[in-house]
Amino acid sequence: MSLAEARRLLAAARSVAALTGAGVSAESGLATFRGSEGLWRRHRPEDLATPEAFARDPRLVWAWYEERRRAAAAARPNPAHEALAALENRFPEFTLITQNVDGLHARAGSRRVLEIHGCLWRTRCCSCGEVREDRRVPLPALPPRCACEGLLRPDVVWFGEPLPFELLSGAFRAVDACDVLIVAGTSGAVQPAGSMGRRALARGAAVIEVNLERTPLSGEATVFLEGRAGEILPALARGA
Ligand code: BJW
Ligand code: ZN
Repeated sequence: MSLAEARRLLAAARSVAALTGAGVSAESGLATFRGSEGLWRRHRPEDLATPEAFARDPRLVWAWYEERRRAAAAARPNPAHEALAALENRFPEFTLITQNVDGLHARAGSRRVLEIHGCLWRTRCCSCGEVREDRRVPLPALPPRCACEGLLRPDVVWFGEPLPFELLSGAFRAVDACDVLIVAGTSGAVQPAGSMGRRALARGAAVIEVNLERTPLSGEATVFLEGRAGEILPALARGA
């Protein structure tokens, strides 16, 4: 199926949701998690993005985040982020659900973004629980400490941790109400986001998947558009 078919689906939609993953920021120069560029100093993300890894070696985990904060601060939103920001203005209902923590959707002008895996630019104290915005790059010391002397961690969701309830409920509400769900730049390897495409399909919504390569969702998606999100999403938005 084709771009024309995807455009027709969008043109007929009232309520639209989009789910994005690391592939949407790849053309801004940010590394994805899986695939050939997914390793960081020979560590797999699955071995770094866990509370156990942080408890074992907070400095190592922070070094990974420090490098990603540096890259994200230097990055600019790409045409994929811009197309999703433009789509928000076209529909009476539009919800952007992102697994990305880089903040690029907001920088591209998206106003309603559910960052279900948290945000690189906030820290959370492991002792007193205080959450603060902190955009300093580099941080003065690794691992950073709270005013209460507690250890600070990135305010992100690691494996085995629950997603923020309000954000996840909002995401499922959008998936359960949409006429069309756009799933862009995600491998679908991580739950619960990985099940959102099938959940939308199960209740009869159309799913437009945009990815450089096929994923487990591609065979079931209403339309699978193979290619770069930074090229396909603007083409989709132009026709919507
Ligand atoms: C392009 C492109 C271009 C490239 N254009 N495309 C079975 C069922 C249900 C759950 C589980 C299960 N087994 C295990 C679980 C639990 C676990 C899980 O899913 N594990 C899997 C490994 C199986 N999930 C969890 O633990 C979650 N929590 C949870 O379930 O809680 C339950 C609970 C309840 C109550 C109490 C306690 C617990 C939490 C998951 C958190 C994931 N966190 C991370 C790190 C976030 C912070 C950070 O960024 O550092 O989130 S891991 C990492 O993966 C990150 C990403 O958001 C996430 C998804 O990755 P994404 O975005 O899909 O990236 P990639 O690299 O995988 O894919 C990129 C794609 O882009 C590829 O397809 C490319 O082809 C494509 N691409 N360039 C278009 N230019
Ligand atoms: Zn504290």
